[in-house]
Amino acid sequence: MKPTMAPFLRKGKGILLAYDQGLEHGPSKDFNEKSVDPQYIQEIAWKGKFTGLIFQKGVAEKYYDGKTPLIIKVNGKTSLPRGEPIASQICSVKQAKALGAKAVGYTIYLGSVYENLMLQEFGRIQQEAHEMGLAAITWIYPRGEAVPNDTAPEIIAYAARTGLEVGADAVKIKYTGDSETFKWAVKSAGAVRVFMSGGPKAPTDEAFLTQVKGVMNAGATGLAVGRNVWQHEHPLEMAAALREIILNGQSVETALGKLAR
Ligand code: FBP
Repeated sequence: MKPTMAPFLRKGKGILLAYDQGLEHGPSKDFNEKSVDPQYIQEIAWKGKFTGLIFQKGVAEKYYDGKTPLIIKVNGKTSLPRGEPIASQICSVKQAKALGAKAVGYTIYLGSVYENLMLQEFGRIQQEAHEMGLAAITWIYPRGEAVPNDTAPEIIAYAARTGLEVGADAVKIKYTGDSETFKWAVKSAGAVRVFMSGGPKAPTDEAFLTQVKGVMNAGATGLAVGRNVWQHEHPLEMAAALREIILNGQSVETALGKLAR
């Protein structure tokens, strides 16, 4: 049977907790005394009823408790090199499966001079994942000299469509900034499930939840979020607010009611 995103969905929607920033950004940029501990994040995933948890393999090997469905990022890079971005494979699909993953994640920097290598590598990984019964999710981030604006609506729609063309089961993309233009991106992705990538911590809860509502109104499946949850003073309240919008279809106002103000 063809692998699907079903293990990561509730009522057809999903809220994934991302925690690969230790590699991507480094601990001093994103973490504090609490969030530097993978166990803290894993508890947020479980108590906050996230439908999926994203780890790199090293964190999964040492911490994964099997409670929240797992996605292993199989490529990655640090923020140290300059120049055009490329993230290479650092975990095999076989190892991801052995660690308990139900899906693999892979970042493609669309527009980078190295995009051909990443497209090729994802092609191979997608095939292996499907042969082993795992879903293949791609983070598609347009980036590099050729991309002056990485959230321009036509660029985001291109990223979403690329997810369909390369055989992803789900695509993780940035928000265009408004629901109308994001709708076109969701439409361009066809049968591929679209998750919005959370981004840096928003200035207010209302600003972030308004984005999330816009994404869901555009027909997306949900959200893959890290910093806006585990950098929050009350991550479980933020998780409850997200569930209101994403799983229960409630308003921003109702969701805000879940947060201490
Ligand atoms: P956030 O919600 O914290 O933005 O996490 C989503 C994510 O895609 C992570 O999986 C990844 O580490 C990070 O964003 C990449 O960020 P950048 O845009 O700086 O490459």
